[in-house]
Amino acid sequence: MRTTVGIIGAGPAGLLLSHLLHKQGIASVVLENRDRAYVERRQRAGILEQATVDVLRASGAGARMDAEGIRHDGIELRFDRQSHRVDFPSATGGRSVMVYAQTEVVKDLIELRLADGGDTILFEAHATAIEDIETDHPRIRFSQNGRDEVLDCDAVVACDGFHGIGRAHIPAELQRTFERVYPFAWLGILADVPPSCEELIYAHHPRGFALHSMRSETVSRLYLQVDPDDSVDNWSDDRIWDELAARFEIEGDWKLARGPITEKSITPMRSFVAEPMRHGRLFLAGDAAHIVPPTGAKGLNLAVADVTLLAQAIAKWQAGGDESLLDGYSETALRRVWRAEHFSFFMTTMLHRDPHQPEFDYRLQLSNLRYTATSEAARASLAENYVGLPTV
Ligand code: RFL
Ligand code: PHB
Repeated sequence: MRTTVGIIGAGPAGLLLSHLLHKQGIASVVLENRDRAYVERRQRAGILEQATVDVLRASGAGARMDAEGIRHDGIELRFDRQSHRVDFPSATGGRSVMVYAQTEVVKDLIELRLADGGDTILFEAHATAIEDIETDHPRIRFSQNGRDEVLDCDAVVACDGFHGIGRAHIPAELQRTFERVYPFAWLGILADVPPSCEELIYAHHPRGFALHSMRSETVSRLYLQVDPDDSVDNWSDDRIWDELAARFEIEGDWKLARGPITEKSITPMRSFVAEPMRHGRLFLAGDAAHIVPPTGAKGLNLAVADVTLLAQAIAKWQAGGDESLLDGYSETALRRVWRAEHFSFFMTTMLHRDPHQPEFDYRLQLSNLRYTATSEAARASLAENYVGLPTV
């Protein structure tokens, strides 16, 4: 098999890249380990930055998002049994975010790619090696239906997530990695109950962090900070709702509505960056190159930002051999990555309760929360990072 751009991974990064390239007349093939149903159901992100919304819309992938997504103009911070609102448009020249689940973005992109015809996405195709990346003709080895296959291309983009094979193909002596693992995890649930709030609630509580998000007018998505070694088996539905209610409690008559829980899972939290995001004709994009803890809602948005840059760079190169944007890709992408890394770290450390935290650090954390909630300048800083900075 032969194509122009070989893409590993049908997450948001790989699918959007393939779609953006197609819009510019550039052929690609996406190899995906899992089957279509699995990829479309994997519960993950829920918040799209303004720039992500703009890219999906401009590329013709935004119709259902515009019909079903919900624009959010702020978030609520809760601590000390008080609620504080952070408004986005007033602090950012009118920008906001969209609540539209990653599962839906993925479904929309798969449908568009398959409608374009041809072997654009190969499901249950497991990439095993990337070869000759220092030449003009790299290739991906993969297995499908028990057969070993080869995809020849002009460039390979690894959009294969944190556990993929792409990153390991950059020689170790040419790569630096940076990592922080946090001493907590998130227990996430999906519940058939209307959200108890109109905007997301990020709650700091002596017992730990909690987040109230949503998927629709009838489905809520909520998260609880738990120990990384904890298991969902320890969390009955009643225990989850009691713990959420305790952490969201404020003075006044606000109440958390309960309903049937349809999904539970625990996710560890880490920050990770691999530099550079390119070697020869191999490029990394999305979670393959960087991970943020989900508190800043940045992972999916960074994946979209990476492939937007890369699609432009590949188009310029394919149009007349000009590799200048490809050469600048890693440095340009990493500037946004590190801003998001800092913001995600800031939100995570401000809002979670570290079980081993010295009392001094806890006092600093409370002071930081009070400052962020009550200073207009601090709220504006949170808002512009949350909706996404236009340039970094
Ligand atoms: P993905 O989505 O992990 O896709 C990688 C794909 O590569 C496939 N793959 C392979 N295919 C073939 N051969 C191989 N050898 C392969 N190895 C792997 C995998 O099967 C998979 O389909 O990476 P991508 O495209 O870079 O997208 C990144 C996002 O998925 C991720 O950053 C976000 O979900 C992070 N995230 C959030 N991001 C936000 O922007 N806003 C949020 O509100 C938000 N909330 C979250 C999140 C992630 C979470 N979890 C579960 C990690 C909340 C949670 C709980
Ligand atoms: C989600 O809706 O899944 C979500 C929202 C905001 C976050 C993380 C996850 O910060």
